[in-house]
Amino acid sequence: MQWIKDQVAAGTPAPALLHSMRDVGWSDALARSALELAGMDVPADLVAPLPAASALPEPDLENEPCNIDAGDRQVQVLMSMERPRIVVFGNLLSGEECDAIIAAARPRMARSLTVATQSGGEEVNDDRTSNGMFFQRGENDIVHRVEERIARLVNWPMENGEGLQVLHYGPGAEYKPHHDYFAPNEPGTPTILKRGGQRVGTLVIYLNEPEGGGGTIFPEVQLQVMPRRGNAVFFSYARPDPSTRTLHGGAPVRSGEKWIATKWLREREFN
Ligand code: PD2
Ligand code: ZN
Repeated sequence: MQWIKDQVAAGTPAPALLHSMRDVGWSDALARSALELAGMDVPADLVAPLPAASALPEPDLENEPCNIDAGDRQVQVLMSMERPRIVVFGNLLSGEECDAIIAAARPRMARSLTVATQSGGEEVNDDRTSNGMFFQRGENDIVHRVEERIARLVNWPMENGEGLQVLHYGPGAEYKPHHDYFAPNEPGTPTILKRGGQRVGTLVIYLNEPEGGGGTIFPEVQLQVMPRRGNAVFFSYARPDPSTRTLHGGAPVRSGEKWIATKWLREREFN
């Protein structure tokens, strides 16, 4: 901020300042706020406006602040943060349900792929050293039951969810910090968005407990959620933009193994 204030005081024009800030990784939205905070008028056409905000999945903490009736199960609210929007849930799945999901997923595990941002297809990525698989939505009884429970929990249509993804991390495996939304300016994004629009929320469910490491980290707010079997961390993002502060990752598993199931929620029906 001091550097920005000095530049503003020295009369550096807004376009040059913005250019330097972009070069070192500032997002347009954050650069605009910082420049305005430093007293500069940032012309409207200089910085692209933020992408439009979407409606969001959200648990009804007004009416159920501590325990949420998710239809067939009472789910505990363990932590709630506003910005970024993060809620940690306890008791979302029983131990038996966690074991059943692992058992159904285990024979189908393969090296995890991430979305190829250039083409919209999928590719192996060194930032994600886990193995994974996707269930089809409603593929079997337990998957269907969990999907209905999630829909009730965060008040979002089951049809807007991607198929449940199961990930397995061995010792040393991690998922480096990333955003779950699709970057608007990548060439592959329009293809991806045809199926259900943007991702607007993520629910990571812990299926077991690693002996050491393996927390879900939110580096911009120095938060780490510990993996406890049956618990889950939910976060939402109204626009595909870093100003949502939803950068997150899976910390390296130090010992033991880690199993999670992730449900990504889209703006619209995902088919
Ligand atoms: O394994 C995790 O904790 C983790 C971290 C970041 C999972 C995901 N992202 C994800 O599935 O998107
Ligand atoms: Zn993620």
